[in-house]
Amino acid sequence: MKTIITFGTFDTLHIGHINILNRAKSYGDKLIVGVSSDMLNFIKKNIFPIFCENDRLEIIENLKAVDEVFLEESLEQKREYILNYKADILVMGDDWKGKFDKFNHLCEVKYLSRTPQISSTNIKSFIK
Ligand code: C2G
Repeated sequence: MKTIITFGTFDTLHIGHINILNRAKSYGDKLIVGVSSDMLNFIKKNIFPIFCENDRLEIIENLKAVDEVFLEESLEQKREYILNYKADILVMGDDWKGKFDKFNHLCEVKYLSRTPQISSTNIKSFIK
């Protein structure tokens, strides 16, 4: 039984999000997703997401690949999240390449290539 953990905002859900979640799940049996809180987003990007954290949690929880969700409240708590959820593998998109290598002693760390040409930022600016 292998547990995979991944993190993200997953605002304005799109095909890039679906691809990475499906690919993450293919490495194990249980996929746990830390959904970044509204406040964490504000701290990271200086802007609140379009969809609030409760909606984003519910959307992600209802995807076929996802077994469990929780609110990621701080980037500094990754170590605790990995340990609490007994994750065997941490999966992130390669925009985060190298950033989480420090957790290599706790679990395997995999960076997957991003889906090209789509992002929440592009979607938002296109709609604007
Ligand atoms: N992603 C992808 N392809 C895209 C867009 C996003 O594979 N075209 C991946 C990202 O690499 C990330 C996940 O989808 O692994 C979620 O992306 P975001 O919602 O942009 O999340 P982010 O702001 O990267 O938050 O603790 C880490 C952060 O909370 C991650």
